[in-house]
Amino acid sequence: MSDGKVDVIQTVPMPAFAAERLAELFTVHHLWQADDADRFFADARDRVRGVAASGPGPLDRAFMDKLPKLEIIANFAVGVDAVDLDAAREKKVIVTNTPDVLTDCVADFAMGMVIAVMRRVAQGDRYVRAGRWATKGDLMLATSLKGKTLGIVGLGRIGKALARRAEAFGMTIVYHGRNPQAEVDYAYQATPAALAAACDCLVLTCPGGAGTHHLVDADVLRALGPNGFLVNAARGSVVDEAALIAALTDGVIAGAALDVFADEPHVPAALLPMENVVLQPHQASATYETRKAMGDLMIDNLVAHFAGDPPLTPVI
Ligand code: 8YV
Repeated sequence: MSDGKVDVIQTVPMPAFAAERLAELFTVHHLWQADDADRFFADARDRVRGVAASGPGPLDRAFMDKLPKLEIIANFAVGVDAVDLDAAREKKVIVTNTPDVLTDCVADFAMGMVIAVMRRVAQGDRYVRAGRWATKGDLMLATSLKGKTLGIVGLGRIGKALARRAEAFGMTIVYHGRNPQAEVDYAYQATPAALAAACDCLVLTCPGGAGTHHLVDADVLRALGPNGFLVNAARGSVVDEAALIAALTDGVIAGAALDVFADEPHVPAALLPMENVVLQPHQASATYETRKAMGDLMIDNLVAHFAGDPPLTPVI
């Protein structure tokens, strides 16, 4: 460490504006480029004090065990479900995320998915491109947003920003989360199934991880019903994908818009031919402006910590 820079691991490729700034400030070890993981960690173990992380790759206890000098994991994401927080707490490893800077973009995109699936936007695009408008006539009618009820699972920052947008479309908001929130006027539903029964479009904006694993299962989908839509802007793990595929195949629900999947970037083949399903490559936060702000916040957390200051946005 002759240049005096702190050594950090970057787990996956990141946009150039983040990777370049990281490399200016730190000695960066690129985990995804390592041919031999054992050699990579043998070399890193006495040097690496920070991790710049993104994506679903597990930052579990075994990973942390290999880095005894690790002080901080800075995530390029608001969701930290890939990090074993119990292990980090035990090992006194700080974990940071990127809240707030992505809220508006993710809420915009979730609203876009609500519109896309209820108004058949992606389906209409495919219809025109395939020449079917001219040969088969008008596309089948869609569903209005106005007057419908939007059910939000996880009324946090993103859920609230989505609620404000949906209200502007004339929708009524209901929600489910761990607890009712005194400061909001929206009606609370105590279970995901009760929320699904009470709404026309169920949107997931909750954290991933063990606490929400398969929270949307066959019962919840049955409660959503044949005129109901599911929108997932949270994590693939929140939905039982096999149950969702069965529900879409059997007309148990009307349609779905999915930005996240259980095994990204792999999408179940059964979903691909479904006309009532909107599929997106996990891009709710993927604008230049938001990803730039996320990259800066991830790096600012590392800089603050290694300057001896408290991190800006710690999760633990
Ligand atoms: C990103 C996300 O797609 O913030 C999150 O939790 O899932 C997204 O904003 C991802 O972290 C970028 O790799």
